[in-house]
Amino acid sequence: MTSVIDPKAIGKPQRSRRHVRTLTGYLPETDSSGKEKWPRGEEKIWKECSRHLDEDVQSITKSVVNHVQTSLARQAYNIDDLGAYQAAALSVRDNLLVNWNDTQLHYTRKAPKRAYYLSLEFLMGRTLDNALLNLGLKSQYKDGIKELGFSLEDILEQERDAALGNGGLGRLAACYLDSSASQDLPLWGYGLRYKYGIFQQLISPEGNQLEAPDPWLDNQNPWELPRLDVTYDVRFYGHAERIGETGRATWSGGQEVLAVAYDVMIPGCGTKNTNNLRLWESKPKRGFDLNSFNAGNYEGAVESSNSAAAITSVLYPNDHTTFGKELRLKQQYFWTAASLADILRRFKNLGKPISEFPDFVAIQLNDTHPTLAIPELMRILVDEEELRWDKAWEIVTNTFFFTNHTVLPEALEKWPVPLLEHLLPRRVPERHLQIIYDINMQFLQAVEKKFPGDRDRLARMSIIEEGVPKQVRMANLACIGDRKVNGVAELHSELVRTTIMKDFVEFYGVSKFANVTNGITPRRWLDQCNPELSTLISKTLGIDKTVWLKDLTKLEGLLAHTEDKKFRDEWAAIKQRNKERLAHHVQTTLGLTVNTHAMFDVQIKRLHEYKRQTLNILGVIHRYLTLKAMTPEERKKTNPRVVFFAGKAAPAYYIAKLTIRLIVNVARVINDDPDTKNYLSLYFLPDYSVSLAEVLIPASDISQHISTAGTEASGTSNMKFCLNGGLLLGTVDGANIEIAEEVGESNVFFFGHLTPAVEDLRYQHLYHPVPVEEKSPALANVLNQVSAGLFGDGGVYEPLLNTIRQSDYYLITDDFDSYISALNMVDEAYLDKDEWVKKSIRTTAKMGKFSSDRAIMDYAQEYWNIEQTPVPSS
Ligand code: 26W
Repeated sequence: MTSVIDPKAIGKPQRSRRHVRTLTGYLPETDSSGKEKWPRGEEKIWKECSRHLDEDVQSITKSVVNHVQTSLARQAYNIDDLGAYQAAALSVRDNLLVNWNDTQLHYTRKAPKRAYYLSLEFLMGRTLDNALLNLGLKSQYKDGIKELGFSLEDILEQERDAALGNGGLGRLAACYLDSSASQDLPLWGYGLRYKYGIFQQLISPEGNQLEAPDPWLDNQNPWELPRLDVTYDVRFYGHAERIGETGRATWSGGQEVLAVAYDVMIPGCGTKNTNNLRLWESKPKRGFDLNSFNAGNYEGAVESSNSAAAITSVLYPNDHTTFGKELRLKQQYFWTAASLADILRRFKNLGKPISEFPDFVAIQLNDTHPTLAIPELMRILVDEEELRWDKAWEIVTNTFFFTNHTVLPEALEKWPVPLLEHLLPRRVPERHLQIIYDINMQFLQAVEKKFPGDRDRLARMSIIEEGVPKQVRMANLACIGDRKVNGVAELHSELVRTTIMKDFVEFYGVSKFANVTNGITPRRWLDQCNPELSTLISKTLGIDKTVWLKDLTKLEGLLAHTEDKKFRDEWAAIKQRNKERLAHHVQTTLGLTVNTHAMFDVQIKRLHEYKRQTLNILGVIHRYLTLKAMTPEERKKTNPRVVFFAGKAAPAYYIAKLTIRLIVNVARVINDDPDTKNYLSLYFLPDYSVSLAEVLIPASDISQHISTAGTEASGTSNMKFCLNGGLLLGTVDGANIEIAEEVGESNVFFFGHLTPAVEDLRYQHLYHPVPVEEKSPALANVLNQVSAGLFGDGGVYEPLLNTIRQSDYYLITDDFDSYISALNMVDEAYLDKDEWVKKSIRTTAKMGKFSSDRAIMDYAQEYWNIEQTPVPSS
């Protein structure tokens, strides 16, 4: 038999719609009474055969073995921990799929208003443990896996983190997905499926950070569903031609790239609702160029396909700095265009008029990264839906919401106009840019009307920053095109209103600018990472964990038990075992022995000058010098301390990398000093990740959140430590303030200057500098010892030390003495073990506010106007 291929069909996505029943929003046909109509009356066989998954241990074992033999094509005698992990993951995935399908069908049927969370980063970490806990199947799988001769703990360790994010912003997105499913909210995430996540961090023998790629997809990813039939064309470059006087334009030519959907299932806790995270992969639209290939130009033949695949190849490892790279802008446009097309298609399936779009769709922009969605939706509405500009603008400004995550000026995105001109369609007119200019013109006219003749104000508020080259200010565009703008903690939202958005507040009124304090999911950040504490809490409160995990204010019930000695002993014993678990991890990964009888003091976060890891390491050196100056008898009276650091520096951030080098070399010297090593030791744990955080956080007695006041928008690891009964040492900044409000100031250790003082101090540094020797002799001594080479070649660290000796933008010299006093207060408090445990219990008990469930419900009710849509259990 010869097959005939229609040449026109080559390269075109093939799909048959007749049997597409739920996944992409098509419903089975119904008759007049609403009953499903099955195409050939196959209903009986479909329903009979549809999977019901038994949840007993025997069925689970069977399902895992089945996956070993079929999906993995392996034999029982040929299975290692990795194989066992993969088979278990596939078996759990079967359960997730049933719920996910039911959820998507239910949402389609009910057609509620939906919310979409657009984030360039989703820092998910591992999935298996989380899925087992949310499905309530952990103990059954533990037993089932054991019967097969494996340990669940060991196989969980086989999973690679999905590390599609840099830090706080990406992890927040992951916590919000978990909460959206747990709270039955119809929400989808949209992001990019980077082939390589955040780089792996290696530390060289000299103490330098080295970067290696993170090939997280190499072992197959059981948690994603490739949806090769869900694709969109995304066009770059090319021409746009205006049609007549309507303002419409057509777009042609340029590079066409295919966006392919991969769906990641997001299970809720104690509910059937399983939400979706849709990640886009870029692919060449037409394989390779056959003409070049036939002409013998093999490189030329694959060039355009390589450049298409490059778009989603790697996550940019920068946070808090903008860099204006073309590939990053391409990523942003590719992702927003594909996501909007998909959202629009789902909306259109409802059969509603386009004017009702904002009644069915709310889109949250996670920072400015997806802001191109605003001109893109305008383009679709005006050019394709043929709406009038004003009508389109009304829809846009009722659809989008914008969260700002930082007020640091270097982190506010700006794109050079020539780059946008180059990337998006050119010629008459440059379509997206033209749209941006039109938005800007109308906006500035309104500003001029309200504040006549105020040219400076117009210049500040304009979307376009004058200069060479001109730049597009994405935060201005996001603010103008959105219904609401929010910050992520009370202080930060206030700073947004009074600094970067001040002019906009004066123009729009303050009600457009609000606050949603960040939250964290207690499922991962307590139940999963600290199972013993979770069990003790359930036992003490006398309620099932799914109840308090979904209403975290219930933790307050622990307060009634602080005077119960037996409870306190159990609490302290769990902390001790968590410290031993961390010590075991350090022993097995680095071969180092950690003193588990010391206080564990932890600072883990991205390396950045504003986060002041430098202050911490200088404090450690001060402590070391103090201990060295003591007699052995005096030392014995001190409180032994082990300090942990972990975190990555952006590859091009020289000063942050130098800080890592200093930490590693200080560790080398002090951990080896026989005089002091029993009282002070220091570890830099390489390659910080979500999974490493899950081991570190439950083991901490005290954690450090010591940013210069006014610089850390919120912080979320502060919440994680406190939820696990670790106490907080910090500045009056970000969410630290609200944590202190909840747990009481007597249970936190605050130090340092307050936000209003920061500007004045910086001014003084520049115009009335005082030498470090005068300001803080203790700090001067520390700096001199480093320069003198106590930790190896002192010259290496001069650039870092000079940032402090010279302009000291982050106020290390101003806060050092008060920092040291705070550390001493921590020591003193720790000596009274019983009181310390009480503080620890009180801290956990008062963390209810910081559940991401509270935060997501706040967004749902105050911003998106979406409703809980629980899937009935069948
Ligand atoms: C364009 C480069 C770039 C990339 C990422 C600039 C800025 C960012 C993020 C906004 C940085 C970030 O992760 N911010 C953190 O967001 C967390 C979640 O709201 C907060 O808890 C942290 O305080 C904030 O630093």
